[in-house]
Amino acid sequence: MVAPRLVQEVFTEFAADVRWGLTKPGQKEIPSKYLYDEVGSALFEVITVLPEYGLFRADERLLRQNAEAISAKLSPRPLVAVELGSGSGRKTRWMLEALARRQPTVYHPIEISSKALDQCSRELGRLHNVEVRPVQQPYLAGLLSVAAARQPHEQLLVLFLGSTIGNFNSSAAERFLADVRQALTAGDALLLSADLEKPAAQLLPAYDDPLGVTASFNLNVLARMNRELEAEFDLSTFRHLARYNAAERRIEMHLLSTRAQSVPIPRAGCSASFVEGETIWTESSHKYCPREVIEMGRRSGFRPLRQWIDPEWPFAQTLFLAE
Ligand code: AVI
Repeated sequence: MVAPRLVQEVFTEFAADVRWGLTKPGQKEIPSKYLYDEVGSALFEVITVLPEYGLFRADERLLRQNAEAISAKLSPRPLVAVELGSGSGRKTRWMLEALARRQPTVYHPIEISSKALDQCSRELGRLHNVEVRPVQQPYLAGLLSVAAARQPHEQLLVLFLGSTIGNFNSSAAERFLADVRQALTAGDALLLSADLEKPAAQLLPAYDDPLGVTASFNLNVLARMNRELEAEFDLSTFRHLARYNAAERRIEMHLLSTRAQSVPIPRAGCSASFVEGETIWTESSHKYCPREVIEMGRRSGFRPLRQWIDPEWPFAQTLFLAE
């Protein structure tokens, strides 16, 4: 007798999130983390050097100018620096050099992408007095594993740079900071970067650059569905849209369907139907006021030590201690 075959469809997390986000009623959406496959991460590296994208340079400037002052605020105990989402690690160099002038420093970049971790290890692996120990995990899981292996006399410094906090919605941002706090011990430190409010006329070109790099970064999520989920998106029928939502104080990135269509996505077990002009919401980038960042940290269990603000491209770095 032939045993009945159990037909079980096993979807990846990506497929499940795509199916949920593109078939639910109302605004279609895809979580912004899916922008960062190998192609998306490479495009994001290009975004960081675009003249219109002032965030990255502001973050780097603040680190370059204040790394000594930041490290002087830390305890003289042996230090373990953990970076949530290191990317290539380019701007972290300033911080690590300052830390390593005071004490031997272990640095754990946490990233999902092995490519980014390799690049980061190459960029920072040769710094004097710095030992790079990459962790290929999601942010919180990686932080928890570093915290579990720490020695009691070590201080942890968590670096959450680049204003990635702005890509969470406000309640999720605070929950995330509270989770980071939970993984730490009183006296550990957090350096948090956040992009600040500025006129829409300055913000919009940063998310809709004339070269079209950000448009490609956004459209790549459709190409990724074609590659990984056998979807049939025709990229020429979608266009990148960046808009400033003044009420919510955030830039929103969308992909707008220029015509009515239905797109099969076999490996997510669904089709996505669009009316002309309908959008997929792919990212939010919140812009803060300086006080708000401090209060958000406070409510998550941190005591603010100092805040530095870049005057050229309003942007804040805030150093907190876990209470
Ligand atoms: C990673 N993150 C802080 C960037 C931002 O500015 O929100 C992602 C990005 N999206 C478009 N350009 C850059």
